Amino acid sequence: MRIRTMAPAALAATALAVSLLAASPASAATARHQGGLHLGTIQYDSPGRDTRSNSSLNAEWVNIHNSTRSAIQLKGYQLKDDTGYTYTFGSYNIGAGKTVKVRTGKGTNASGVRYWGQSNYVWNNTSDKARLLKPSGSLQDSCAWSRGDGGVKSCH
Ligand SMILES: [Ca+2]
Repeated sequence: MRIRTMAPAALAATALAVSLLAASPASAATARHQGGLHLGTIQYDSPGRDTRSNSSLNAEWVNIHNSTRSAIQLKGYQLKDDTGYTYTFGSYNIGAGKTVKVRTGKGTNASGVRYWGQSNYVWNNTSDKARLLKPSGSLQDSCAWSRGDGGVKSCH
């Protein structure tokens, strides 16, 4: 009788413990990524007229900032606009506290800067949304703007 009344409670306690164990690593991972690796400043409207010169294209850019205490390998991470343009990172190790700038036009990749290689603008001047996706395809961060943001958006 006593065992039979306790068994369901023990079972429920075990189920709760299991669900807590399963939930905690996932929520810890989520907490670490929020504000961890994130979109920083976005110069979505290249200064001056949009002439599509390479220098004008490269004056359109997105910063990605690593505010964690560890370096992160960005290989396979994707940067997307709202209409499907996609930049996929090759091997790039972003150090703790460092920023990498993704410029729209063509150029030679170097430390702190990657070139998308486009011959037209990616980021819409009127309104758009940048998304940073993990290699798995899940969302790491997003940031939207509208014309009222004045050409530069500070994402947090
Ligand atoms: Ca633009």
